[in-house]
Amino acid sequence: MPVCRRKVTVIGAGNVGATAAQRIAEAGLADVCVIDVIEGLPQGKALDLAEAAPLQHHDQVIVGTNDYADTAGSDVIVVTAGLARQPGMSRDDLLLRNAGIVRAVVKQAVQYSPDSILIIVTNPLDAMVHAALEASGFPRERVIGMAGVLDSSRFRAFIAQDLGVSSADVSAFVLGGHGDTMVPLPRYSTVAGIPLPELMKPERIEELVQRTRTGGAEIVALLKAGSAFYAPASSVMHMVDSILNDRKRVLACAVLLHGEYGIDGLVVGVPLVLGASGVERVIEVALTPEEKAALMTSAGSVRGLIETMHNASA
Ligand code: A3D
Repeated sequence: MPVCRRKVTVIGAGNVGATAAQRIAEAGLADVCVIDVIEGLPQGKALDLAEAAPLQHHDQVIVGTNDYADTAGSDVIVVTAGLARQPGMSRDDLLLRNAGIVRAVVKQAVQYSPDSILIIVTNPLDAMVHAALEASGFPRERVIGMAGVLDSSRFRAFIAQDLGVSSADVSAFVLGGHGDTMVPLPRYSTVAGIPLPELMKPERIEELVQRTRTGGAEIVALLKAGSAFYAPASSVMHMVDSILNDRKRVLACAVLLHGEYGIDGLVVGVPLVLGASGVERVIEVALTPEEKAALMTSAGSVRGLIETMHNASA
C-alpha cells in the first residue's frame, strides 16, 4: 500500500508559527512547510528544526520557503502571519492591516491546497476567521479559529495549580470571543468529573476566571516584547492532531455560527467536534440568562469588528 505523507503548512515563521511547526513535526503528525514574507527566516528556522530531527527521533520533512508553490497539497494550513500592535497604531489600524495580510495569504495558499482545512491564529482572532472565510470561499467546517483551546488550557493550568492536582484531571469549558469577552463556564468545568464549584469558593473561581481572561496580557507584561507562543503553539498542535488523526476531540474553537446559541452569521468560540473533515458538529448546551447575556456581549464585539472591516473595504 502506498504511504501517504501528511502535510501541514504554517504561514508566518514568527514565534507562534515556528513553535507550532516544531510541535507538529516533533509529535510526528506531518511534514511541515513554513512560509513567511521575510526571505531566509522560514528557511533558517526550518533548517534548524530539521537538524534537530535526529535527536528528536522523527523523520518529518520540514521545509522553509517564500514561495506558495511549495505549500501545495497541504492537509492543514495554519495562519499565524500578522503584525503585532506597534506604538501609535490603533486597534482598528491593526485590525485592517492584519485582515489584509490574512486575506492575501489565504487566497494564495488555498490555490495550491483547495481541499485543506484552515486554522486561524492571527489576532483579532474572531474577525480574522471572517476574513479567511471570505478569502477562501471555504465552508465554515474548514475555517476554524484557535482561541478556546488556549483559553481552556490556561484555565485548566490555574485550576490545577490552585488545587494542587494534575492538570490531566481538570477539564475546562470556555465559550465566546478570545480575551476580554471570553465566557468561562465554571459549572461545566470539572476535576475528575467533580464540578468545579464543589471544590472551590465562588470568589476564588472568579479570580481564576479573571486571570484566564487577561492571560495573554499577563504574559505580554512579563515579556515586554512579543506575546505568548508556547501554549498557543501547543493549542494549534492539538487541533492539527484531532484533524489529521480524526480523533473527534471536543474542543472550544471559533467557528461561524448558523443559529446555534441564537447567533447567526458571526464567528464565536463554541465547543465542537473536530475531525478529519474539520468541524463535524457544534455542541450546544443550555445557558443561564447571565451566561447567555455574556455570550451575546462577546458576539456583539465581534460584530463591531466585522462592521469596521466591511466599512473599510466598501
Ligand atoms: P510574530 O513572531 O511577529 O510572527 C508573525 C510573522 O508573520 C512574522 O514572521 C512576519 O514576518 C509574518 N508575516 C507578516 N506578514 C506576512 C505575510 N504577508 N505573509 C507571510 N508572513 C507574514 O508574531 P507571533 O508568532 O507571536 O503571533 C502571530 C499572530 O498570532 C499575531 O497576530 C498574534 O496576535 C496571534 N496570536 C493569537 C493567539 C490566540 O490565542 C488567538 C495567541 C498568540 C498569538
